[in-house]
Amino acid sequence: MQIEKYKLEEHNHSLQKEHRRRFEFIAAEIKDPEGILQKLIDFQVAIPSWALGTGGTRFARFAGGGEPRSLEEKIEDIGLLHALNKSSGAISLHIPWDIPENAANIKALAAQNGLRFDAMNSNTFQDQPGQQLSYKFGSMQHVDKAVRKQAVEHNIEVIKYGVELGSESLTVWLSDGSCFPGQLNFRKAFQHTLESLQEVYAALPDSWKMFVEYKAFEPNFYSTTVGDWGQSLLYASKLGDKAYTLVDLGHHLPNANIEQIVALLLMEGKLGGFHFNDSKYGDDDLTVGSIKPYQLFLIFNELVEGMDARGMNHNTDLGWMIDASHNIKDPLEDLLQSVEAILITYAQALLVDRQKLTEAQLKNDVVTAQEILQQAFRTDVRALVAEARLRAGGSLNPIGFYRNEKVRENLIKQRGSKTVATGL
Ligand code: LRH
Ligand code: MN
Repeated sequence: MQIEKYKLEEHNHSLQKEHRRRFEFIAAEIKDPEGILQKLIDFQVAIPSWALGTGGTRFARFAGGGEPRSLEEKIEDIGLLHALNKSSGAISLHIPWDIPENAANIKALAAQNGLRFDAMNSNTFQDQPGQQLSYKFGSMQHVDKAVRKQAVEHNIEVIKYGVELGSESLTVWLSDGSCFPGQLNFRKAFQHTLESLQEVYAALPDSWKMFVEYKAFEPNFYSTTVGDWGQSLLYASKLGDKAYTLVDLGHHLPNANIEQIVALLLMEGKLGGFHFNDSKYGDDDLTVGSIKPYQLFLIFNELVEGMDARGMNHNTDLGWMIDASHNIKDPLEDLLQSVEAILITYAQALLVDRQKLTEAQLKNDVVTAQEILQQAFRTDVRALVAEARLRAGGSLNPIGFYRNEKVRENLIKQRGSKTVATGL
């Protein structure tokens, strides 16, 4: 569904007066509002192709209607998100859920919607129809070399699709592990996995990166062969300069200090990117910033500090991706909320007075250090983020526009109420 420009202008015009007042207030409150606005306009988050339909659990899945029936319709839906917030300018594909039958056409359609292709995702955690060997007992860790070979070949095939689309990175998440003590020789599982990843690494084009995504548990519930940041860092370090770790916020054990993990991976130059979501218990894949917004702020605080310490480009040097599942919300509204939460938190992290914070740390002035962080976190930057959207040609209130224009109702009319999108 295309957004008509005049409708967007009418919508923004109706909200302009109140927005101006709010924006002028915050712009007067902060240092370098123009610099921060440019960083917000440049910051692009990749939308997962597997999260445009209704997600479910093993118990149930309640379809919402109007879901995309093809990769083309998925690109249109992400194009709609990007038209509204101008911060969703990339799509992350999952193979084989979203195989580009005609890569040139898909690439052209994405470009028409202002989208580029971010990291490609392989899938050796499911058995596909007609697949020779099963991944029931793992893929790259498997005791049978033929199964490992099958997994390697799949990843190389995914790289080929990515090259055709202009992607420059591959995310490998392995569900491999064990459910019971004694089931697995951990050392051999690690070595098999490393050897397999090395074969995939060898097939990477020069300009590409490989992201090794770790996860503490699920679907295996005793051990996971890429189970935490330390194991992922071990693989990435042994693989080479093009290999990095990928931090999915939901993949940690309870109370893990993710911001410290991020700071150290960044320090080592081995942080590749993120799968943003939120969670209260396990890998809940909930809306970004909906459960632990202060943790997300502390993570972005370490990102800004660490990236500036290494002179990195905030927008291009790390992979910014969402990885969420929408069990009860409209997928597009949920994604709009997640992108908004990321931009708000990034803006707050840019407000931190780094010099004053360093001075407080050098004096062990804990109270002042905490006050400096919370001053930024407690600053309402929503008008700043809205102004960035407005200047980029987007909507002052994306969800308001989405609902006023009855986008979901129109998608249901167009596609039907029973359509099911590929993905989780
Ligand atoms: C695993 C994961 C991984 C994806 C999948 C859809 O939990 O986070 O990133 O491949 O979700
Ligand atoms: Mn993930």
